[in-house]
Amino acid sequence: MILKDKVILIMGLRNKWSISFGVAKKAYENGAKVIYTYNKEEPEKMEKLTEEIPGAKGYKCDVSSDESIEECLSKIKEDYGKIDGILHSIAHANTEDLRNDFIYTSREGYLHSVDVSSYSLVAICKYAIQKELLNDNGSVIALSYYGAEKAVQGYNVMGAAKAALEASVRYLARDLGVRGIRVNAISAGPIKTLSAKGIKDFSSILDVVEERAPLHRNVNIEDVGNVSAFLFSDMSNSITGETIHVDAGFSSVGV
Ligand code: 1JT
Repeated sequence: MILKDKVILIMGLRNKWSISFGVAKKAYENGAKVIYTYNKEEPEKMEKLTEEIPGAKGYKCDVSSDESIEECLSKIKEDYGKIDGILHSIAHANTEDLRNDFIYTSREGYLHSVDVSSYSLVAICKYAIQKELLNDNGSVIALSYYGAEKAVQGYNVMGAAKAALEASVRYLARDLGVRGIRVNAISAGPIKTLSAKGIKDFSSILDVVEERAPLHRNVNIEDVGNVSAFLFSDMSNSITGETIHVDAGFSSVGV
């Protein structure tokens, strides 16, 4: 029970395929009290989804709005006082920006994906600190992907947004480190979530991983959940500013 007595906030829950759902379940199984945010879904749908996570309370949050983040974190402050961990599991890009070549990304499309997928982590940390929401040994986790490090066909503007996210993790780790709060990223291998569904040839990306990754398999939301539980726990209290790859080793090999 490495997360006993900890309150973990999961931001960006959508459905049972979401990486955030795997993280929420593992946090609960390891003894944490889980709370979550969602954006466009109906509250009733989210309550049904979290039936397997007793006590999980949901809050609506649109991370493209400072007011929405501030209001949501204020409510959580009122309800819980202090929390111990935050998962940032939020990203968005316009469909056309994942279909066309990167060079055709519009200014609006680029700023939109960086706003929702990268800046939102900075804003969330800012308001969490301002409201003294995070405990002194707190842990913040963001989710990234290999496309942040290498130009991966089709990942396009999300690659630029995830590179900004990983850099933001390092700078936030400096700022929050003085309080003992850690900030890390998990770079997960590709997982067939609802977000990945609209992506053409996603199955062939999974096939390439199975063929080339040292473990010759893909990863799933439980794999990401287990590493998240470790990063939320005090067992990882010397790890901050880091991007941990949970990718069956894919990123460690060359041709
Ligand atoms: C978004 C989407 C962020 C899909 C994402 C993502 N981070 C990882 N994936 C899966 C993926 C997608 C592509 C890919 C490899 C993995 C979709 C909605 C916007 C946010 O290409 C090699 C395109």
